[in-house]
Amino acid sequence: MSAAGQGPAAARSAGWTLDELAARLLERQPRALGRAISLLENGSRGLAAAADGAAAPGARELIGRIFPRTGRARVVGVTGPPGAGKSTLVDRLARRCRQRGDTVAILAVDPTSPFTGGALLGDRIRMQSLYTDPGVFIRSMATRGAMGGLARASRDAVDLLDAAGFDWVLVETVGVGQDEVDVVRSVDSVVMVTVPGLGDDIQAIKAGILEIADVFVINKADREGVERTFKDLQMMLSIGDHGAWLPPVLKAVATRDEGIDRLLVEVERHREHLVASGELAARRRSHLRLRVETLLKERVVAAADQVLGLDREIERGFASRLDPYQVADRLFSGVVDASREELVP
Ligand SMILES: Nc1nc2c(ncn2[C@@H]2O[C@H](COP(=O)(O)OP(=O)(O)O)[C@@H](O)[C@H]2O)c(=O)[nH]1
Ligand SMILES: [Mg+2]
Repeated sequence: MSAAGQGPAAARSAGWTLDELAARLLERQPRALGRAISLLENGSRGLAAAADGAAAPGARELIGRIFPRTGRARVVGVTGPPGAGKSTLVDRLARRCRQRGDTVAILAVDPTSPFTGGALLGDRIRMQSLYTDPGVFIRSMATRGAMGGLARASRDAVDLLDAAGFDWVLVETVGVGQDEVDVVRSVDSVVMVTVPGLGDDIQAIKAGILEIADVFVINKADREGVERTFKDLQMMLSIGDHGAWLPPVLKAVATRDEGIDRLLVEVERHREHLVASGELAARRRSHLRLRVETLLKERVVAAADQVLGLDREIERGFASRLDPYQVADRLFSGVVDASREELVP
């Protein structure tokens, strides 16, 4: 990774202006894609460091530039517990898409791994033949900077890959933790991967993923207990309220390339359902809302810190035994007053 600086300077470090970077992105040049995603990641970190609540100029300008071109890609999230076979499934799915002549971007979002972590390295080796295919772009993203930074950077990265013209953007996440759930909440279709055995299913319910899954895959169907898990899942689904779409439960053996065709069929069927029912627009509207709310919260907190000092006010509240509402009121009033005087950008 290049030690990118702030904003446009980071883009220029490759000898490219923001305009040049944007132009190369639209040609899906891998180096430009890689650099742009680094810019988005550093944008998040810059934001935390600067605490001014606004995205670092480079990331923000880049998103501003490419955003009008977004909305065409099929954005599919593949989530589930570690070791369920998500990477293997994504790899197989990507190959299917390529066979049809579609281009594919794969984003592996893993908050637990350092950037060149062992698991991701393993994924890379497994996906090697995809790596040499110019119709495929693979990138992993891990924790950087503040809480929530990964979710923002990954959503921005999805926009970028969408704008770059990839037909598919496949996002792999472990699906635990707020960052990851937020990532999963901002894709069009959610594929939940589980394996035979009840433990993982309960884990999924706990993580709140069950309610937002559109397609279930019981991977490792070569293992014992697949029928039991199949019935358990269908039972759980039968008691939920799913509106017009009842999430199908599929079986797959990713390592043997079994069940992948069916998975693609169901993902496409879900897409058709989204379009036909108007749900796609509704989802995208709610994705926008989620992102806007996140940015707003961050800005208010950052502004409160800038105007009054968060630590100072908390300390003051603690010492005077103020209740949390009183502390928040004081901080919020400080922000409102300051914005009237235009002290807050
Ligand atoms: N037996 C069996 N093993 C599988 C299957 N799919 C993946 N695996 C293996 O499970 C392990 C974890 O797979 P991986 O794709 O890295 O899981 P991830 O952590 O969810 O991304 C690897 O050793 C895979 O080869 C399957 O369908 N059956
Ligand atoms: Mg994986």
